[in-house]
Amino acid sequence: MDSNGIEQMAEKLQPGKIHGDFSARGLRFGIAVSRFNSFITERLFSAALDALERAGARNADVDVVHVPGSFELPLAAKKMAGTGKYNALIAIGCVIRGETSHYDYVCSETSRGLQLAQMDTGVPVIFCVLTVDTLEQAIDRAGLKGGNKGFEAGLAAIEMGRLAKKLHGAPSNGVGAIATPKKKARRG
Ligand code: INI
Repeated sequence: MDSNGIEQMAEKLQPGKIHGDFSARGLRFGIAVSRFNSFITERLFSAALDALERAGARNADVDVVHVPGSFELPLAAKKMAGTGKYNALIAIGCVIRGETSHYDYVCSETSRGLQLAQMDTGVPVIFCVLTVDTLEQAIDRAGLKGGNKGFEAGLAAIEMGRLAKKLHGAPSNGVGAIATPKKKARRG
């Protein structure tokens, strides 16, 4: 079969679509917010709450913890995921480049740590950490020219929370943890 034949076959194949929808009803969310650059992070947080509320989340469905800086977000996210209470988490921070290499360490460890937290636990962790060169760039992304990344993070949390629930079943004791099939006991 030539490559045209393969393309024609691919057009006929209709894969089953598994997707997250945008209703927050029945989902629980945890949000970790960095106090560093709180002028920005509190705006991102408000917008994330706005997205969740518009999608039907209620007070009892959302918890928030505050941490000193973005560098502390991964541990907070991993601890929250480990409680088994949440379908999705949002990590909110803002790192602004300074004169030293500190910025690079905070950015790389924060993003690496948050990715590890979601991969280790199976609970989606939405990356809402602005990494910018100037305060102006941060302001633009926290409600001005660039929209509000907090609102986008809220939508992403809903979609991923739903998708994870569909792919792994409803959370029980080990919420969100990727289910491993039980081994059958051997006889004899
Ligand atoms: N934390 C931030 O969230 N944003 C920053 O811009 C920042 N800068 O520039 O230093 C920052 N530093 C603090 C860091 O996240 C830790 O809280 C601190 O190092 C203690 O572990």
